[in-house]
Amino acid sequence: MAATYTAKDITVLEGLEPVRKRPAMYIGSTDVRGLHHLVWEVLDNAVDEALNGYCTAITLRIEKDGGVTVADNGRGIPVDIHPKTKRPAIETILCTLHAGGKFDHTAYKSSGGLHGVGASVVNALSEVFIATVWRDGYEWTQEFSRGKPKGNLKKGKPTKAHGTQIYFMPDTEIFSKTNVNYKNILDVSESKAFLNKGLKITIENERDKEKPVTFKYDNGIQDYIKRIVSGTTVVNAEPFYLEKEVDDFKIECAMHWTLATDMEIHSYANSINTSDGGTHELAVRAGLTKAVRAYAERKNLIPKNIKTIAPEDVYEGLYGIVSVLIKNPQFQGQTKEKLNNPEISSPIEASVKNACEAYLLANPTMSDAVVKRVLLAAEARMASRAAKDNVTRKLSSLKLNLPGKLADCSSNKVEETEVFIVEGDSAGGSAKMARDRKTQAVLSLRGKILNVEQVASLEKIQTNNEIKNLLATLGCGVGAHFDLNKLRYSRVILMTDADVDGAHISVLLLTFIYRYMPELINHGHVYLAMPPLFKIEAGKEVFYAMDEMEKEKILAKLNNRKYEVGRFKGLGEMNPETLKSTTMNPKTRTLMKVQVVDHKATGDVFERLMGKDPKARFTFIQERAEFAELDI
Ligand code: 0RA
Repeated sequence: MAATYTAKDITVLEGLEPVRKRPAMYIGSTDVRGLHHLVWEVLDNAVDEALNGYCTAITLRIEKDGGVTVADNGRGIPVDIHPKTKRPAIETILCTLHAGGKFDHTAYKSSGGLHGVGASVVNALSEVFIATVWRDGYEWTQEFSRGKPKGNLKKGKPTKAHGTQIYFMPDTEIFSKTNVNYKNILDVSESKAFLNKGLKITIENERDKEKPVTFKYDNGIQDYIKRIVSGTTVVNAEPFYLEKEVDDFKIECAMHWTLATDMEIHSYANSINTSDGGTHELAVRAGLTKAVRAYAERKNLIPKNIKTIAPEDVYEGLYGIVSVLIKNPQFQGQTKEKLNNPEISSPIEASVKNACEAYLLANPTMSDAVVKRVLLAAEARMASRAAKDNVTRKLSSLKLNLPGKLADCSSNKVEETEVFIVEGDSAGGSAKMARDRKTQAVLSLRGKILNVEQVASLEKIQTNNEIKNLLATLGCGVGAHFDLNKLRYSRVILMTDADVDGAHISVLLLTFIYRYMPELINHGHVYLAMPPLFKIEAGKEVFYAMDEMEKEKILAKLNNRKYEVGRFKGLGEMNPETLKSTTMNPKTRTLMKVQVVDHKATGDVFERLMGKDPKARFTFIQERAEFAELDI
């Protein structure tokens, strides 16, 4: 506060024409919002005097004519003659753009936000603007209109008072409405009073004939926070309060933990509301988090099931005021309502952490309650995450976009499920009846599947309906998008008739899989079902044989008994119980696991599959449980 004004500080001299030409550039708009910017600008100038310790009382009056007067008991706008312009400083300040700050550069300023454009902007946009100054032993007055002096600065009667009074009547050429909002002015003025402890702000309203209202809060933001938490239950009876000057800035905050579940922090820089928060608010929050953590750890209050106290646990129900005074505030964002001064971050965080930890240690009963509240939030967070995971799991089991030809299984445990790829509707019908609904799915493909060896591109292949259904069923994607983790079943079982046509379909399917999702085969997910070809009935006994060789073995064992041999023409012909016991039931069936080799074919099955159309060479490994009737 040592630096004082000298008239030679005026350096920037720019007229006010640009302001009248493009008012929105300076006050945002020319609607009611812009109109109120004039009020805030003049009020902020007076509050700045208080911020810097020169002013204790401000009166704002809505006049009968709708004009606004703001008076303060600060130092008064300088009135001495500037050596360069040879004009009184006040005239230069009020008729020149951006000149104000040059007078008083070591002070806290509410400049830089949407406000802070200077009293000259208000002058430029007012039809009538009258400045009255009490300074240097006299009252001084000068009148302006639309940014231009109506006459010279007048020296009035002697006075010991000091201060400034500005009356302005917004210009109807600029503003469509000139009616200022009384309620709005009350609210903003009260918050200014809260933020500047001891500052008396009186609002008079002659226009609406309201009684004067005075705001004066000797405990500043501590009074403010009391007001804000009045509707909720607080956990800490006395707020955590910190006021600290660090080098060239000042931080003040007052915080309550409440039973509310939201967070409500009102933050300000140089008495200007930073509704988007910013550096000061984030640093206070970080300091609080560290303090609560440190206290809870030191006193061993964290139960085993809670891994860590997260910042959001500390923020739950946190209500507070953060106010910073800073020489060079940087306002950012769309509406310039966010503070960005990284240099204040660590000192604020450290101060808050230390002070808050000391505060917690000094009041153990209260602090244990605070920690309990924070731990409740942590528990809620964990429970909500678990619930969310559960919903995600359920959502992924909704089975959207699955083909109509798929009879899916009910289990979501991939490791216990399998899908049978079946040819034709009648075979599909039998398979559906024979399956275990919980673990076995059945996809019936209609007719012959595309021969992918004769189609050039994967794009074309994917337009084929049967392939589309197959891909949707498997869920693991194809080609470059293949992802084995997304495979919806652990076994993919091709189940076709035990004849040449069936074999042909199996080869086509295997060829597609081999070409476009070889990992399915490499990781052993692809199988062939082995439906029997023959049924041998000897009295009450029934035997099934997969091929000629098996049939002969069985017949040899029957000796002289009477028997009858039947041949299945297709899966659809088999009754569901037979299909189940011979081909589908994991306990009694035989499966062939498909592998790929370059050279060697194995056994009868291979012949069956590869005889006609040996494009790819597959091998088959028999995987079987005890197959009661047969002994291969
Ligand atoms: C320029 C320099 C000084 C004070 C002010 C302007 C000033 C402006 C307004 C606007 C409303 N109230 C005001 N009060 C003061 C510093 C003068 C000095 O160093 O004495």
